[in-house]
Amino acid sequence: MITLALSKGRIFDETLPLLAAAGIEVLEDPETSRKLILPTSRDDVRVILVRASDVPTYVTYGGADLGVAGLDVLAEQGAPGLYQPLDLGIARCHMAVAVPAGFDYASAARAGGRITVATKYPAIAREFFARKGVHVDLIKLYGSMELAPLTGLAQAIVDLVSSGQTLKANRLVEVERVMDVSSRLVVNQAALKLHTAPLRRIIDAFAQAVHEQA
Ligand code: PRT
Ligand code: MG
Repeated sequence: MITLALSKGRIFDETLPLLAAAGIEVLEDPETSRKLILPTSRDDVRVILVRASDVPTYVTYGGADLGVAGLDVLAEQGAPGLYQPLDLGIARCHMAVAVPAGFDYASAARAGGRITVATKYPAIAREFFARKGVHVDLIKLYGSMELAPLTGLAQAIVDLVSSGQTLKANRLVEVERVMDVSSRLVVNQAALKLHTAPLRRIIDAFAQAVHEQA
């Protein structure tokens, strides 16, 4: 049995066409089913639903053989020992620094300056501001980063942006791009040694589908 770890929402939705290209159809809709293990059209393949940030953990420790995780999550966690053969080009967005409209970011983030930043990505943010020579007081949040500068919790946020609508709706402006983000296929190395042929077939079918979409 091959187990694929996915998170509900955009990663699940955008992985479906890649699975279809590999001849795999998921037989239940995660939005209506309460099941966390979903059967597929192949007896030897199942999908498990986990939090986006839990995908690397499941795959690293063998709870799943492979999975799909955002580069944001992988870069934040480090994910050593995970084989990452493919950029799937899905769930695209970018990570950015954003501040309230009118905030003097250039002064706060000058070399030697100091800034308070709220983020779900403290490791990435720490590294980003360290490179700029800016002292950063980091506040770790698990969601709704956009609220932090509006309530005085922080001066800036580091968050993901796709359409920009969320920033706009909260009167925040993007002031720096931290990194481009897309989702990666991640594979457990021991599983790849043990089940080389079936896993390779899935990886190759995904690679072909990604190549054709580009
Ligand atoms: O929801 P949960 O806490 O379980 O986890 P999660 O929020 O990490 O999961 P999910 O499904 O929301 O995101 C999974 C992955 O999708 C992320 O790890 C990213 O790699 C990728 N992705 C792509 C995004 C976005 N685009 C995105 N826009 N993840 C989150 N967002 C959020 C962003 O944080 C912000 O709140 O959407 C908002 C901005 O969107 P726009 O369109 O208004 O700019
Ligand atoms: Mg979310």
